[in-house]
Amino acid sequence: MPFTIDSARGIFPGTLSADVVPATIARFSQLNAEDQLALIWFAYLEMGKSITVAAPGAANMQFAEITMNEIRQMSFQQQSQVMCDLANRADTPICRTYATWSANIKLGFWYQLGQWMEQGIVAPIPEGYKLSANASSVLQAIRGGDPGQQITILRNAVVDMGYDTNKLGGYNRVSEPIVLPQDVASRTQVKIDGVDNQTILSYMNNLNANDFDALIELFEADGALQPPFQRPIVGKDAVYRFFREDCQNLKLMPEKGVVEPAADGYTQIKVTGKVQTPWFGAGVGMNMAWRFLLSPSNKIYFVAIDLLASPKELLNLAR
Ligand code: ECH
Ligand code: GLY
Ligand code: GLY
Repeated sequence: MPFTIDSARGIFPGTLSADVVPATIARFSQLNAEDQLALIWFAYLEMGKSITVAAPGAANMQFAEITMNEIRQMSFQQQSQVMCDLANRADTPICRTYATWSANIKLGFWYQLGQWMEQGIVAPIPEGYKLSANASSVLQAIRGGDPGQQITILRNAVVDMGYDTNKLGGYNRVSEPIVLPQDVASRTQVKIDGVDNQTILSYMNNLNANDFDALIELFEADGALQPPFQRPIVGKDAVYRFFREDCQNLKLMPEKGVVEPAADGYTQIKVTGKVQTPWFGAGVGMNMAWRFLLSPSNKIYFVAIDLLASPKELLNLAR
């Protein structure tokens, strides 16, 4: 075997990803809980002036409802404590429950708390709250990102909250109900300038159609997928689970790409284009790259998905 997952991660090394995301998250995580919550509140309010977030469907939030209603019944002081506990990743029953939720359920939970804060049902950020100098500078860094980078920073901040799953032991993961794949007749077919490889086209089309059963068959048994700013998810079972739990209703809009032979009959393919999340729809087009390594049998051995540093990177197909 000419490649390992680790060496595959290095294909197309000239790809510039949005370093502002991990850099800002690292600084954010150094702030105290009050500052973290207030900073997100301010960032969320500012972003809301230009982009609209979609409410999660009720069916998608059914598993978080008990916890949300529990918080709704609390005093303002208790509510503030819960929110600080989440930011502090404390060991409390709510932080443990939160840790079992998929990214979208965590986001939906905060979406609801945000609504309740506006309506006076949940403790607001204290009026006139003044961010520390460090927090202001982190907020400034967020402002410097493009919208796709900003929503990724917010998402990652929310995903990191709650108790550490590694300390949970065995637990049941809680995610949104699975939607049916789109019926075949109404599916759109992507076109990628420079790429006619059927595995790549099927990857995009199946993901767009929520057809995860067909999608996973494009992967090698020991294949891997690396989401933006994360370690690779390795093996068909784990990748399949990730698709079903975290990848519903995405819209991939690949634009162009390049196909090159690699060692021992492998093929490396880089594609760039836009991706929309169901949370913001056409309101935010994230500039993305996919770096694929296909095996000699034309199956996906590795794919990295990168959030790009700038729109200029959409044109960078060099290796
Ligand atoms: C308030 C104050 C107190 C603290 C908090 C608050 C609430 C904050 C809220 C924030 C909501 C943020 C949201 C962010 C959503 C971001 C979504 C993103 C999605 C990116 C997806 C991508 C997918 C890429 C992929 C591709 C593949 O080919 C394979 C799969 C995969 C204000 C109350 C916290 C409410 C809603 C960034 C890029 C293309 C890798 C998935
Ligand atoms: N509102 C988007 C989602 O729940 O995924
Ligand atoms: N930010 C991409 C994902 O992990 O869903």
